[in-house]
Amino acid sequence: MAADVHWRKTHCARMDHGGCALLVGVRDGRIEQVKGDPEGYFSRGYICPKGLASPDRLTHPDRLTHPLRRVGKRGGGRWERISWEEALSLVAENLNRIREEHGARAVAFGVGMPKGLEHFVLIRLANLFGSPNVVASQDVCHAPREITGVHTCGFYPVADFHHPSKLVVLWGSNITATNEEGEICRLLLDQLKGDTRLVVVDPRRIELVDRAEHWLQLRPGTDHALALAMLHVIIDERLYDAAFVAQWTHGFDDLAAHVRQYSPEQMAEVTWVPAAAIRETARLYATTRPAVLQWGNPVEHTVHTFDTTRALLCLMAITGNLDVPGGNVAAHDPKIMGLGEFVCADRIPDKRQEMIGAHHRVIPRFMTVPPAFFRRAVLDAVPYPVKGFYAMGSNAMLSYADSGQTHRAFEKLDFIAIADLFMTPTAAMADVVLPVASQFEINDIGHYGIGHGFILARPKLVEPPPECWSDLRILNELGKRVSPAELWHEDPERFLEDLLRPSGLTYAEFVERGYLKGPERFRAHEQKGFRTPTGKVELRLSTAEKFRLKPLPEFAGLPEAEDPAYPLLLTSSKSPYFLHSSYRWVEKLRKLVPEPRVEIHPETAAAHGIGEGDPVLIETRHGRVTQHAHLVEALHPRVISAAHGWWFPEGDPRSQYDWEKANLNMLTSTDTLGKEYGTPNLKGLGCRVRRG
Ligand SMILES: Nc1nc2c(c(=O)[nH]1)N[C@H]1C(S)=C(S)[C@@H](COP(=O)(O)OP(=O)(O)OC[C@H]3O[C@@H](n4cnc5c(=O)[nH]c(N)nc54)[C@H](O)[C@@H]3O)O[C@H]1N2
Ligand SMILES: Nc1nc2c(c(=O)[nH]1)N[C@H]1C(S)=C(S)[C@@H](COP(=O)(O)OP(=O)(O)OC[C@H]3O[C@@H](n4cnc5c(=O)[nH]c(N)nc54)[C@H](O)[C@@H]3O)O[C@H]1N2
Ligand code: SF4
Ligand SMILES: [Mo]
Repeated sequence: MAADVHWRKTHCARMDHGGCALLVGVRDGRIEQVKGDPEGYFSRGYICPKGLASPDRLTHPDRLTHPLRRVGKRGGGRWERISWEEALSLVAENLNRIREEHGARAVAFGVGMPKGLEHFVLIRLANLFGSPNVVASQDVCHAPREITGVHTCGFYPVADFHHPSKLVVLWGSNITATNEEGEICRLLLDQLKGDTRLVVVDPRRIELVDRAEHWLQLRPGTDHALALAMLHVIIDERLYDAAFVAQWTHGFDDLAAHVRQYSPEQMAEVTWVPAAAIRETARLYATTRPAVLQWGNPVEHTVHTFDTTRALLCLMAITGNLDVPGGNVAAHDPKIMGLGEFVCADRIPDKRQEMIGAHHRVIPRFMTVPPAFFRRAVLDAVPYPVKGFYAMGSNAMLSYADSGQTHRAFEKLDFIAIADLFMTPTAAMADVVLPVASQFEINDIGHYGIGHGFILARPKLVEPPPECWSDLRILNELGKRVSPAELWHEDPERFLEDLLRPSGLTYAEFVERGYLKGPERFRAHEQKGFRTPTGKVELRLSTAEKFRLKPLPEFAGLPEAEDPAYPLLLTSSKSPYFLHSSYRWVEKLRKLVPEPRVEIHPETAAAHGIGEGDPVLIETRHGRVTQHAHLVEALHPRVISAAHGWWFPEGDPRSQYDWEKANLNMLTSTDTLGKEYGTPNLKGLGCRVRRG
């Protein structure tokens, strides 16, 4: 007789930042079905196609199931199976050898999008190994928002969808497709059923434009210009929150004088948003309180990200929308172990001066290495040579700007180890590949350190293949071999218990509860001031001179100068059906989007003899790729939006699965970088197309 299905509770993970509460049907040790849990705190039953398909990422016949060592030349696609003992020894020997020969900083540790608790255990490993260099995609993902926030107002202002807002501004955030950082769109959609008003700032017609009062279809990469023009209007028309500005801001008069130059008329030429629409939106945002600004990835996808995020923070502040319910708030963690203690930050006191970014004078508090600077260290030994790389949860060959440069850096490195579920173009360049156990197969905690003030339980529901290890276990065993063994655990799951100890809960008890949220506290500044040197929101940065930062947000130009040889403008967005470069091998998802698609206006397509579905050769000054045309009316005829993260798991291992063919980052470059975060231009690049 067949066994019964057991319905277990967990939270979705590693298909985006995660957050939806799930009910998972397990029979005979296998997952049969997944559905949304109506009791989910963030999701209230919501689930997306990725969540529904998530068990399938584990059951593909080509999933990595044992450790591998490279045979023959790097990237040649030939491997031999080795034991875990051999694999760990090989990795440890190489990391230790490089440390002896070149110093600990010559080993860099790599992570991609934060996926789970292993992110912080890897940082701990780097710290205990003695290397200040953790390479992450934060330069284009949240560091600009978070750290510019900390410098400006003392915290990272996140959108509060748990309390009603009168107005929501989706600024480069396609939240119904990306649900970023656990801001699951369900809470917002529920609000929009009422009388909450909506503005969308996006060059593409996203789903929620249908619900919006204003859709500002800006020229890609001009968010800083638009935000500055809005500041101009709000200050010029005295629509700001005068009491808040007087009591709680620093440098308002300087900001006011400075933004006079950014009139809507002038900025309309830059942004393509009509001056009247800029004025109306600015008025609406300033006078409809509380208003929440849900800011997305594009605000950190140009070299001007510091100006963009600074200008947006000034908007939130002068309109009185900072740290009020239904506005942009400071999230407070539940009682759990602090990050510094968890990652053993005290073990590496010189990190700030020693890390690669220090040489490039990145902004203080930015503690990971931008991928562009990492590759310079590998290729040109600037500021010093990097020889070894251990990475997990990262497909750097696809996710770093300028994939050609990544390939060259990987060819040059002495030693590379990659932990992944699947053989990716990045794993294909490794010397040792480590097969991981992942979501549903491991005990994990979500959203630790992400800054939204909650953690989620993601318990183990099924057994992994026998030789797939959790990243926690891999890092714990590696840690014992490359750093003081007494700082690692007998059982790696102790990390989960350690983290929870201050809450008084065991991991099992936490799983019963499902999640922990920190206290709801608003307007903390009324008691303690803002946590900045002046105790106020620093519209003008008091630390500008000391840290060599611009005191006021500026419009310093387009991401790239106009070039008649490349008359179109390139942008991109995340697919609702994939996570970056991941899971192209999951059949249910791949069926929905079998090939990379570039969105293009019908007039532009016609002018180039391109029809729906045709292959399109896309060229920038930096490279070329082929994607398939998808004709879209509601896009500016000069803008194309290409797909991100494409490689072909079904392709040839000897060419690293056609990593060059359709990969968006063949079109991007690291020649010009933002100073504060080392951010390259990913939006608003000059390009041209022809039928491929
Ligand atoms: N041009 C351009 N470039 C971009 C972006 C863009 O919009 N445009 N977006 C940027 C952003 S925001 C980000 S965050 C980065 C993302 O860049 P990455 O994090 O590198 O990309 P992902 O595809 O999320 O994940 C990489 C790998 O993690 C593996 N993986 C999944 N689960 C696990 C696990 O449990 N353990 C381990 N060890 N591996 C696992 C997957 O199989 C996959 O191969 O890309 C950035 N790059
Ligand atoms: N399905 C899915 N969900 C994801 C991810 C994924 O890969 N797939 N990745 C996760 C990660 S790591 C992140 S960081 C988040 C990102 O989440 P989002 O910030 O929502 O990500 P994007 O899709 O890159 O960009 C959002 C919107 O910006 C628009 N846009 C393009 N250029 C510009 C511009 O110049 N200015 C403005 N204002 N808008 C522009 C795009 O058309 C798109 O609709 O999503 C997370 N969730
Ligand atoms: S929205 Fe994100 S967290 Fe929710 S089911 Fe989809 S992938 Fe999972
Ligand atoms: Mo991201």
